[in-house]
Amino acid sequence: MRYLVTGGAGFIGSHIVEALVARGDEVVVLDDFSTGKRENLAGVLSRIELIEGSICDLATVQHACRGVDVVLHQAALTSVPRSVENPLETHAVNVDGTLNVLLAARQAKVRRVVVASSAAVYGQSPELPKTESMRPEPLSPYGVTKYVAELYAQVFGRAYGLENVSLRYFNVFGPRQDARSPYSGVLSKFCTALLAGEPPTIYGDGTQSRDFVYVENVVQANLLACQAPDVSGLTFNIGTGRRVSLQEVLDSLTHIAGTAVSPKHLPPRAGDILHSQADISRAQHYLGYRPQVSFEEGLRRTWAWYRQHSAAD
Ligand code: UD2
Repeated sequence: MRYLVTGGAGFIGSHIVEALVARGDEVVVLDDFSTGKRENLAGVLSRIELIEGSICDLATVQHACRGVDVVLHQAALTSVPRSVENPLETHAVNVDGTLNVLLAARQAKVRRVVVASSAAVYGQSPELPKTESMRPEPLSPYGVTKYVAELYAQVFGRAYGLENVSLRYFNVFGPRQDARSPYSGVLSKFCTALLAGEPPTIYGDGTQSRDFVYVENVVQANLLACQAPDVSGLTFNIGTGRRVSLQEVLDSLTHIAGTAVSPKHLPPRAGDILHSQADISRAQHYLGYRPQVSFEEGLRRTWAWYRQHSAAD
């Protein structure tokens, strides 16, 4: 099988690419390296076809889709605050870019498109856990763009028969998550702070909780979504079904790291939700999704990666 991974040089995309290459599939990566990095693909560069270009350019996407069986669409601007500051830019990449991917996939007679969506589509509603049948109430332009991407994918199924599956990622963490932006995932922030000997920052009292899902589980969900029968047009929560508080996260991490630190507490971040947790029963039922790597094991692997990485810098 021939796969196109858009955003294949990014955090999640590069892990998907590695898994596909490891099982012997043909892989085309389309990435504009705006946030993705060539070094994320260092282990597989000689075994993939790498196209440097943007999903915002239809001709480039058409070129990338030639002969492809399945598209895994991971390319996006993923920052919620950036989307609040500049909704047009996030819309152009996440909505117009997705439309290009769907158009090119349809033209190339791609069998199925798997779209990376987000728990951000749920927004502020306090009900937990989140089930896919809840009405999306995004809080940010980013959440809107992810919801629109799902809707476009579904419409391409209804109007043109293009099979599609959308995966709503919860708080994904693991090696290669970029820690440099002020809005990077909290685990990448905690790891880099501990390695620098600085106190990690907790916004609020640390009782807020998230459904942290190790990146390898997200890869598994993507691979299953490429093949599962009778799932076209469906959206799936991809988390673990469990939520962990930030204080617990820090306690587990300092335990693994063998250090004792007192976090710096700052006021809660504007717009933060208190708790997030996925109901993953739909993904379990239709995709056969079973998170294989526990939060604790994921944390150990993530810490080991950041430690090695900082030593190499
Ligand atoms: C996640 C996604 C986001 C969107 C959103 C939907 C990530 C990185 N972001 O945002 O794309 O899908 O979910 O709801 O997965 N925090 C600290 N200290 C830090 C950094 C963060 O205390 O140094 C707190 C932060 O205030 C929040 C929690 O940790 O309460 C998680 O923050 P995050 O930025 O990792 O992810 P989140 O849930 O805001």
